[in-house]
Amino acid sequence: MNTFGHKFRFTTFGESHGKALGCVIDGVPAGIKIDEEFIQNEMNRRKPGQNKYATARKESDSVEILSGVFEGLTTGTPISMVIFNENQKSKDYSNVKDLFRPGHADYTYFNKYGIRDYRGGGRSSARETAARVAAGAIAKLLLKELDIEVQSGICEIDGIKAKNHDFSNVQDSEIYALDKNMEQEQKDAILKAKNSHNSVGGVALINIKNCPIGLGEPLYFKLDSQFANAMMSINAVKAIEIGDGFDAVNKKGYENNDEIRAKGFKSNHSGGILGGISNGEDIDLKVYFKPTPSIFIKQETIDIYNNEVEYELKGRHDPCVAVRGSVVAESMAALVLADMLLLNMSSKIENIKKVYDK
Ligand code: FMN
Repeated sequence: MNTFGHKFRFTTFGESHGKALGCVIDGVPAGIKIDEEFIQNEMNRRKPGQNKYATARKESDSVEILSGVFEGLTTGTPISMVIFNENQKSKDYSNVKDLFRPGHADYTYFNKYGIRDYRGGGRSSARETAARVAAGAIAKLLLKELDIEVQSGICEIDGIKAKNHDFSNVQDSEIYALDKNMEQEQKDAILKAKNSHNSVGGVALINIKNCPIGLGEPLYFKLDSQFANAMMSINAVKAIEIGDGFDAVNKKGYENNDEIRAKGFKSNHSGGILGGISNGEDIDLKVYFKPTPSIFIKQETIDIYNNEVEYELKGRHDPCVAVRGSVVAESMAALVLADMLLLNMSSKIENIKKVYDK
C-alpha cells in the first residue's frame, strides 16, 4: 500500500539508503503550468542539513521530472519525479544491523516481513517524505489555479506553545516558528535536547484559506477523516486536531457552536469542516509529532535472536522532527485537497452538464 488518493492519486517508491526515491502522480488535469523553481523550493523547505536545529545529513533533494509535462504544462498523463540519494552513510547503521531500535519500525517490520533494510530504516525512513513533498508541490500548483492557499508553521516545541500564530514569521525562522516571541525559547529547547543527546516533540499548525464549500464525501470519506488519514501516515505523527480539537471536549454546546449570519459564520471552532464537508471557512489542523526516536543515549533492546542487549546509536538525526515534518504535513494537506476537489466535481448533475455543455 504505497498509494494515496483516489482521483488525484500518487504512489511513492524508494528507500533511505537506496539509489533514489520518487513518486508517480496520476489524475493530474492537463494544462496546469509547472513551475520547476517552485517545486524545488518546496523540496528545499523540507531538505535536511540546513541548520543546527536539523540533522547534519546533507541532501540537495534535487527533483527531476521524468514524465507528464510538455512545454511547461501538465499533459494529463502520469507525472513521475525522481530524487537521487546523495549522502548515505550506511556504515553508521552496521551496529544496529541485528537490533531493534526503540521507537522505530524495526521490530514491527521484521516481525511482519521477516526481512528489513536496516540502513536508516529503509522504507520506514522519513526520507520517503521527500517524495510526498514533490507530489504535494504539484497539488499546490493545482490549488493555486483556484486561489486556495495552504500554509504551515510550528506552534509548539517540547511543550513551549506559540501565543500568536503569525505565518509571516515562518519563512525567516530556522524552526518555522509561528510566534517570534516564543521562537528563542523553542530553539533553546531543541538545542538543549540535542546537546544532551536527546530529542523533543512538537506540533505543526496547518492553515488552509479559500477552500470552497463542499469538499468531503459523507459518510466514510469525510474531509476530516481524510486529513486524519493523511497526517497519521506521516512518520512520527501521533495525533491530529481539527479546529478547537481537544479543547472542544470541555466546552458547552453554546460556546462550541459556530453561529451563522447572512455574511457567514460568527466563529470557527469547527476548523472549517461540518458533517465531514468543508464549510468555506479557514481549515485549521494541528499535527502532533513525537520526539525523534534516534537518540544518542544508551538504551535497552533485543536483537533478532531475542537476546537482551544495550546499544548506543551513531548517525545524524533531527533533534525535533516536527520542524521538517511541518512541511510534509502541509504537502499532505494539499494532496488531500486536490483529491477532494476532483472528487467533488461530480456531486451535482449541474456540474456534469456544465462540462458537457448540456
Ligand atoms: N526519526 C529518527 O530517528 N531520526 C531522524 O532523523 C528522523 N527524521 C525524520 C524526519 C521527518 C521529516 C519526519 C516526519 C520523521 C522523522 N523521523 C526520524 C521519525 C521516524 O521516521 C519515525 O518515528 C519512525 O519511522 C517510527 O515511526 P512512527 O513514529 O510513525 O511509529
